Amino acid sequence: MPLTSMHWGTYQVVTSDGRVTGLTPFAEDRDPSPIGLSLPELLDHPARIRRPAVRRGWLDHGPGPADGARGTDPFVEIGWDEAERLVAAELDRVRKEHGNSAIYAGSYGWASAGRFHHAQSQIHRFLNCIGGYTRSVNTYSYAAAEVIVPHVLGSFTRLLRQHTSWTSLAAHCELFVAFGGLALGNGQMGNGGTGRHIQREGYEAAVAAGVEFINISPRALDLEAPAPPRTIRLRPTSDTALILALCRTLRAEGLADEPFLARYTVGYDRFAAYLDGETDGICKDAHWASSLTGVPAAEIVALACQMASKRTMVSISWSLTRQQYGEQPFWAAISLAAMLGQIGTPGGGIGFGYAIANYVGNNVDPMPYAALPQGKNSVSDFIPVARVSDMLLTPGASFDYNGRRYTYPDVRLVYWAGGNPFHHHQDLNRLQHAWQRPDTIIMHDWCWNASAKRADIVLPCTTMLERTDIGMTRRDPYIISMTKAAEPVGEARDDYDILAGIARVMGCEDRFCEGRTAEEWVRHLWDQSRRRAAGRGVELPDYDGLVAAEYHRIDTPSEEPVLFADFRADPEANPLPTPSGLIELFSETVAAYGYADCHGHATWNEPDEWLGSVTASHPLHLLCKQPRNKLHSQLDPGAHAARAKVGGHEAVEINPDDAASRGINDGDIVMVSNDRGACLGGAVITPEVMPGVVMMSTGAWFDPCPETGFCRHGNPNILSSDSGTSPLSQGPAAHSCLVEVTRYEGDNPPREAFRPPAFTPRD
Ligand SMILES: Nc1nc2c(c(=O)[nH]1)N[C@H]1C(S)=C(S)[C@@H](COP(=O)(O)OP(=O)(O)OC[C@H]3O[C@@H](n4cnc5c(=O)[nH]c(N)nc54)[C@H](O)[C@@H]3O)O[C@H]1N2
Ligand SMILES: Nc1nc2c(c(=O)[nH]1)N[C@H]1C(S)=C(S)[C@@H](COP(=O)(O)OP(=O)(O)OC[C@H]3O[C@@H](n4cnc5c(=O)[nH]c(N)nc54)[C@H](O)[C@@H]3O)O[C@H]1N2
Ligand SMILES: [Mo]
Repeated sequence: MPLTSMHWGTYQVVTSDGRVTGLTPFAEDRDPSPIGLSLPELLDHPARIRRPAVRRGWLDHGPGPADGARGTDPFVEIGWDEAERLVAAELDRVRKEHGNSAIYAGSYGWASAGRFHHAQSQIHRFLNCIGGYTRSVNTYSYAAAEVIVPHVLGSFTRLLRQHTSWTSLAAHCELFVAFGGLALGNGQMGNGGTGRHIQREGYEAAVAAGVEFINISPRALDLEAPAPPRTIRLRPTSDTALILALCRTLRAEGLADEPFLARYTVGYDRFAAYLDGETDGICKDAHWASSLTGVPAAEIVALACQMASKRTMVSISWSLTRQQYGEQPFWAAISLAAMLGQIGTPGGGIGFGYAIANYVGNNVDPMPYAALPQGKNSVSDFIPVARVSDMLLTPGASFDYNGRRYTYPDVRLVYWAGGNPFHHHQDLNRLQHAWQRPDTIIMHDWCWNASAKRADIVLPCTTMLERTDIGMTRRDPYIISMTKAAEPVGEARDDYDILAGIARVMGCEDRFCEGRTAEEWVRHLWDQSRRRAAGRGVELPDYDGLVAAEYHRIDTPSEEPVLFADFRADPEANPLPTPSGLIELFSETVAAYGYADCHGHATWNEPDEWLGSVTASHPLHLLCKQPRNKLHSQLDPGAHAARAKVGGHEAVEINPDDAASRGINDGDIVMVSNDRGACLGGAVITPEVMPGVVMMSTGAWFDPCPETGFCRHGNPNILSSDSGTSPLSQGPAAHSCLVEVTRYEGDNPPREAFRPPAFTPRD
């Protein structure tokens, strides 16, 4: 049985008569995810895009702002030849009339696993062959961390691969304090593919070894445990205040590790002056934090003392970066870990995102695998990834980012492959408005999701089961040979072949393809990877050997990784890539930027939307977590995702007190609303979420009702705010906003999300 690699695991593909009939778990995976099992049923689902399609109005009137027609117009199916000509001519027109910076291809999204058929790598290489494009920087996952952590510790993404392993935690850690919990359901994912799930086993081994876990979250059981751990509930978005008070308590109790601070950090004196209230007259003690967080002062003091007396891992979830001022909880947590003095010790220190993806805490020898060469982008314009609506709405306006001012380019053409902005972007009503502005929107996808329905030219791509590839990423020890299991449905083509066809019309096929077919590229990337591994003394099978063996596993390094162990051992020989080479508790660089809400050290700023505000616009705090039964919007029409829905809507978890005061019963359809928009959801009443807080998962395919505008299905991004995290990082703050929830008394409107758009004949 051939194997396939997906972000949520590796599976064996069951076929019959040339069709995929099912998937079974990979024999090496002891904790396989059920998510992938929905893919076969969706290959030929009505929502599958079968042929190239063009929006009626665009075909009839040509490019131009759509004035509401994107998302409402029907589509016309056309042949590949015509599609290639239309796309080539429009790209050519835009680059000649407006320059290549008028093409936006940030194209953010998770796409699919598979080294060669990675949609973003393909589209970026192709556009570089025709002169480049406006790009995006940072992620929706942790943009605020990607910008602040390099000022404090060095590259954030590099650190994620070097984390202290679960094995080291089980052997040495005594206390694991998890800000934002430890959502093991999220550990199903490993971007780029994953061979064997290790998060649950790592966690359970740590529990068995006697590590005490504390869950700090507005939701109990966020930290899924054999024995439920202690939870400290706090008001959402107040973590920075709690962490600062822990720091101040360490200081007041004489528990700060002064020798560590002196040797390994800079700026403790400045940070301490802020903690003590010397700079703003407010002492950041436990009483101060108690009123902001709702955590009793005595509990804060006790926690600080407990942390100082044990080998402690301070763990912080990425969700805390996806809120306003999302830099601060991370900077504060690093400062706390530095004051505890355990950074670089086995089982102690700081960790970002244990259990969030399968790789954090895994012990993997990172192989320098080859990737599709990207060429050179001749356009220097970029946007912070979550500023896409701002860019479309205000071309020529300036924006702040990481200490500098930049200008939004005047984008006329948006090209997207491998992402679903009408799932992932915040304030979808605002995005719908902005999305009408460009002349043309081109999209590759395999399913008619909300973004495809809002494009002008839609090109159908294959899924990973319909093409040959290799699943390999330096974050995972498994290399998976992904053999094509079935012919593509309809006229779907690989992203590569789609772009090669357009390149042919534009006269740059040689540059884009270098004379290789897709399979020849796969073989070429493997040969290169094999040579690079050999250079490090690691022998890999040749391509035919890999295909025959179906997978290969890289040996586990004999030493358990401990994050910052080298730095701790010798900070002069192994300095951090910060200006001082040390942990910057005070950053002269950040201070010099002069931002009102991002000072030279971790700082508490009161958020605009939170329950601590006396002028709160709405009474409940909505947290939009990752969906357990799918990856973002992927496979949402499938049976496994359906199991988590309530009456066909996304579940809304609500505390019994809040439900009772609103007359809401379990299973009721509810309306979740604020000034930006509204969506339906299905009530799940549970004491696990604290009073005043409601939780929804992301990923329900956006389905606005044409008459009322509310989302009939339950995509919470119709509610989230489109403000950046801060002028420093300009990241998405979509995780968190204020709402009201009411019982929905109207008829349950039929959901259109999984239906394809309307089609009209060609002429
Ligand atoms: N409110 C709120 N919003 C959030 C978040 C939150 O916490 N709260 N989290 C954010 C985060 S962390 C992230 S990472 C984003 C994720 O947002 P996205 O990455 O945009 O979400 P996906 O659903 O994974 O989108 C991937 C798309 O690629 C398509 N695709 C799959 N394979 C291929 C392929 O081979 N070729 C092509 N062309 N397309 C393919 C899929 O069908 C799907 O439409 O969402 C963000 N949105
Ligand atoms: N199954 C599945 N797994 C996934 C994904 C998926 O779509 N599905 N997406 C993947 C991606 S792209 C990413 S970026 C990661 C994201 O991983 P995370 O960012 O860690 O995940 P979330 O589920 O968004 O949030 C985790 C928890 O944070 C807590 N939380 C929210 N706000 C606050 C707060 O203000 N304070 C405190 N203390 N806690 C808070 C909530 O209780 C929530 O359950 O997950 C990855 N894993
Ligand atoms: Mo993410």
